[in-house]
Amino acid sequence: MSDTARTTRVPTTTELLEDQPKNWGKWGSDDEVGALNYLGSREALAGVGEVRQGKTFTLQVQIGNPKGDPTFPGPRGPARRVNIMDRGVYLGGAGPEVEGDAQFADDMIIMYLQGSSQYDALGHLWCGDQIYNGYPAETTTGGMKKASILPIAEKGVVGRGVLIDMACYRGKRWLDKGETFDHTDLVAAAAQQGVEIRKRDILLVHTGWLEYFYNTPRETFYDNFNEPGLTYSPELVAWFNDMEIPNLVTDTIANEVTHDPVSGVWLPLHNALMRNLGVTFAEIIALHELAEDCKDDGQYSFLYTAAPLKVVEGTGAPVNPIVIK
Ligand code: UVW
Repeated sequence: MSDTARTTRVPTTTELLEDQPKNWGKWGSDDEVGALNYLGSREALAGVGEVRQGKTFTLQVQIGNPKGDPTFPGPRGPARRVNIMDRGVYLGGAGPEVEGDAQFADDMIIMYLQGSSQYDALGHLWCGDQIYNGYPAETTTGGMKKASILPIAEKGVVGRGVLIDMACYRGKRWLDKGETFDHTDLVAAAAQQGVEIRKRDILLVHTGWLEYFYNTPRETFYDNFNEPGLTYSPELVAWFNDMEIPNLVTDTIANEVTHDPVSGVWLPLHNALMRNLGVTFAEIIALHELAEDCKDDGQYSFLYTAAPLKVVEGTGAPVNPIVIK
């Protein structure tokens, strides 16, 4: 529903999720990786068991792609990479003197940790006064003292991945702005693809949205920004919880429809799944090539591995996941 058509008050996220389940304390009062606790050696071997062809895929988008870096609207912007040392510096006479005649190039990057393919820390987004596991929201001030990206990066993510191609299921190159789907669509698409979503699977959902980003003028992409994606319902939350899904991986910037069309609430699944259940979110993940390949060979399950960078107190960190079929 558009904002103009809405006649009822948009509830607070806290009100919307009042009766919803939480996994706080389930893995201890000091837990910081949430549903990734579901991934152990058995789940890693289940992923390895899907390797049949030796095909590999890297799922990071390019940082500094000339067509732009897809970022959530607001203060975030593209990455800036700056050369500090190169041949030009030597030609200008400013190269460092070293023993021998070796020269080198060097650079630095300034970027939003959430501004490219990335994992969210479990404490990245919250409602009320508490982040994941009940830690006070004040622990985010000046750097995340709790539920930062670091514990996720230290653990890593390894398991059986399943790709659900929602764009293909809907017969589209990419889903429309604000287009929604839910867990029943995921299950139906999986059945059509001939793959089973199993308990503790890492879910990869292809919407085609990054293809839309790279093939659309920036103004059009950001006009009335409302990404397609999963949409909130208590049944969907229960499904994620019952299925013990450790990680949701999508090719959108925020893993869910931006505005819940029923309540109007902004990004409710960040709270319902990430904050409350501890489901990790991986965003802006390049799934186009993998989806094309799955369509070709009919293999939609594989070994999925990923480890975001180990940024102390980070709200998230860039990642280049690897899939092996
Ligand atoms: C926001 O922080 C708004 O979203 P994301 O989780 O996509 O970074």
